[in-house]
Amino acid sequence: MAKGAYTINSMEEAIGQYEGVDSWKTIILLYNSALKEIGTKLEILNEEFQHVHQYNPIEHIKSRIKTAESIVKKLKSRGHESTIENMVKYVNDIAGVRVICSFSSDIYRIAGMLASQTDIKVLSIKDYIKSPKESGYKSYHMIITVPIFLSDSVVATKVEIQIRTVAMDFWASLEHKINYKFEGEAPEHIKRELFECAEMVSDLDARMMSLNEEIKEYAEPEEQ
Ligand code: 0O2
Repeated sequence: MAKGAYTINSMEEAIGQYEGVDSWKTIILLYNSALKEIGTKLEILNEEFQHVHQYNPIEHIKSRIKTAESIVKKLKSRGHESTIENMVKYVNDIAGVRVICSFSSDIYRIAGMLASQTDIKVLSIKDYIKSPKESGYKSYHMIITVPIFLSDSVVATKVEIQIRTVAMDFWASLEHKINYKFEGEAPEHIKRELFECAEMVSDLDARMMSLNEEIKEYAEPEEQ
């Protein structure tokens, strides 16, 4: 195939590109491929940082495909029918990557480096660090597309990237568990306690970051 001979397809167009093939399987193939692409990009950035600055801004990366049950639930809650077209159009986090960083400053560094890559298109950003949710939830969310090269087409595929610190992630995991247990209606005193913990998380993150900055100012001891 000659260079540039690829057809550029949207996810919606991609669904119909194979005759007699299950559309659900087609979108899962695309979302899984997008998770691999983003995972590789993040690993490269982390390794480059280690190589140049001798430290890793990323503690770890988790990725997942949203379950069919959870996708259907989200569509239903927003008043949409459960069709493959609606999944691709209205559910932005079918492919999700969570990036856990050591320090808050790393979050913006990683987000900026990803956003400036020429093949990545940023569709939206929600900065719950600058504007935390009422519950106290803090995290940086980006919806992006990354091109997936297939045999004769290229498909811009959506991925939700959540970037947060270890402490923010610890808080969000417990809050998610509590909300699941109480089906979103946790008792007031638990909500209050969680909010106070969120404030402690912000304080801890700020103090850890300033400690780290201070340590960087100390010169490495001379080799004897
Ligand atoms: P799950 O089970 O984690 O998948 P949009 O994607 O923009 O159309 P949405 O989904 O409201 O709309 O976007 P938002 O606010 O960016 O939230 C996306 C995801 O962030 C959620 O996905 C959660 O994973 C996480 N999140 C958002 N708010 C909270 C919160 O208050 N607490 C916790 N623990 N996590 C939160 P899902 O599909 O809701 O859930």
